[in-house]
Amino acid sequence: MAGRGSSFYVTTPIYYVNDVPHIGHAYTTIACDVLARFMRLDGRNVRFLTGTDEHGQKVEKSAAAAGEAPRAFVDRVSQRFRELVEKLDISHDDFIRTTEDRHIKASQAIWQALIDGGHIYLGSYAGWYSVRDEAFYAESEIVDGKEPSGAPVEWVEEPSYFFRLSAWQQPLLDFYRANPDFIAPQSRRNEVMSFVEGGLLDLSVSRTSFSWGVPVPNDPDHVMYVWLDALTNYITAVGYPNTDDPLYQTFWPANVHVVGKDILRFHAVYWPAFLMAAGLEPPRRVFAHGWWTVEGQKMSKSLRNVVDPFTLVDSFGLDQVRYFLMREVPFGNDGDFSRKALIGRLNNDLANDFGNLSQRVLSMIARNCGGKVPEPGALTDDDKTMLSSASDLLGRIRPLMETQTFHEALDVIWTVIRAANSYVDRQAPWALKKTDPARMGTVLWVLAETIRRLAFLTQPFVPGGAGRMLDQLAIADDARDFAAFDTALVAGTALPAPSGIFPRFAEEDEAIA
Ligand code: ME8
Repeated sequence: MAGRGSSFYVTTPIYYVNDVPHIGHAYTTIACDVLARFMRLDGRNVRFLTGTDEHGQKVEKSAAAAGEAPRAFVDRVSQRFRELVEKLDISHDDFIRTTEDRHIKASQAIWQALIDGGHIYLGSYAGWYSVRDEAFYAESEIVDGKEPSGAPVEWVEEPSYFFRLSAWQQPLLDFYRANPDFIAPQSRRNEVMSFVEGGLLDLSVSRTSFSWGVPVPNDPDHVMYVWLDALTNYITAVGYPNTDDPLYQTFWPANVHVVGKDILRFHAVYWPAFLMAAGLEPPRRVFAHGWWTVEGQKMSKSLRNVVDPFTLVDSFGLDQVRYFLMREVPFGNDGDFSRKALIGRLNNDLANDFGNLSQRVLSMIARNCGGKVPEPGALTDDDKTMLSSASDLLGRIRPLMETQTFHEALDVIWTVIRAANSYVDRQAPWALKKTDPARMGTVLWVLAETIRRLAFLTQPFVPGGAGRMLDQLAIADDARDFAAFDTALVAGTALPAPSGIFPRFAEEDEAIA
């Protein structure tokens, strides 16, 4: 496992600015943020990239439909995605827009590298294209005039440059076999491998029937296929084409591109092929998460059920939304978003389990120990078991975070939270107040120590609440990374007055627009 100081580069997809952000975009970005925060706390040198994908026919059409020039339209919608990352308190290091000069330069440079290597040739494309997916489809994939996931397709016939993808079938298969963790989860890896085993056609990588894209070098009639442009963002942001750039040297290849399963093929097939052809290293891993439906239905404008992440955060709180999304569904599986499930999780896991634990313990300390960290006496077996289950947690969740198994990391943490609540009930410190105040002090110290460790480890998931818990334990802002995980509370330290961390939600209060 990579140690402290080693680099960690994580990316979200760059989102199309054809429409305003929704909960699906928030989901991927939050997952990456949880990972980035964890790795930073764990001492890694993190780079976290997100941004917007602004070229192509889909965006051009949306601008036209809005009656705006593409440039003004993308500026406006991209801004909404920036507002989303602010709203979600995302800890990204860079926000890339594909209309930036740095990116146009990088896209043209990778094109040139592919031309120079003989990987691109001029031909003409005649076939099906889906503007929604910005993807080409073979005749055999078309069912009732639509592509397999139901998007409409149109017939396109135009001069086009092609990337010799067919030549990369064997190198890709060799690469997948040599790097069994490249595609996750495993079931997705099998899908991609059988797709590639089925044979690859050369890929059209330029368009002539519209102009909203990166101009092809030396052939101004063509713009680059939006996916070749878009995928390149991951290296633009670390300085490509200057591969001597310290960012490139430090952070490429990326540790993980987190994407939805809808765009896995682009990331796990086309992208490594483009990179290998250009003489660059492929990323280390692509994780494809699943798809959210809403109250059992596909999210769509026509069904008027698109969940707005801004409203959701206003109604329930940011930690609450982050926790629900990371806990409700195993990362990689599809999931369903429902108000009932959301409120259930928030009330049971955050308010009852975690919030109550800290509230009960910290108020007992405030009332019965003069508001100071109590002095522990000799430890019983029960105390030792409690303490070690909390101190073992970092070692247990580290491999889960390395593999993006977020729901399980939370599950493991919550097992200890529930064990701590049982320990409180079993030890009944309130009853010890009269009979054995020294023992009460020990029990409360064990609990405060356990809460301290729990708050440390929940920081990536619920940064607000975990931060307030650490405030209430008087842990300095600069002593909250995992290097301090084993630094125990010092008896006698004055603690601020405790206050509730995670509120309960009454069913009547719920209001998702
Ligand atoms: O595909 N459930 O952009 P996009 C889960 N620009 N995740 C969802 C979701 C849902 N219902 N809806 C969207 C593009 N997502 C390209 C990417 S990358 C070089 C270029 C998330 O705006 C999920 O991460 O269509 C999905 O892959 C992404 O948004 C698609 O965003």
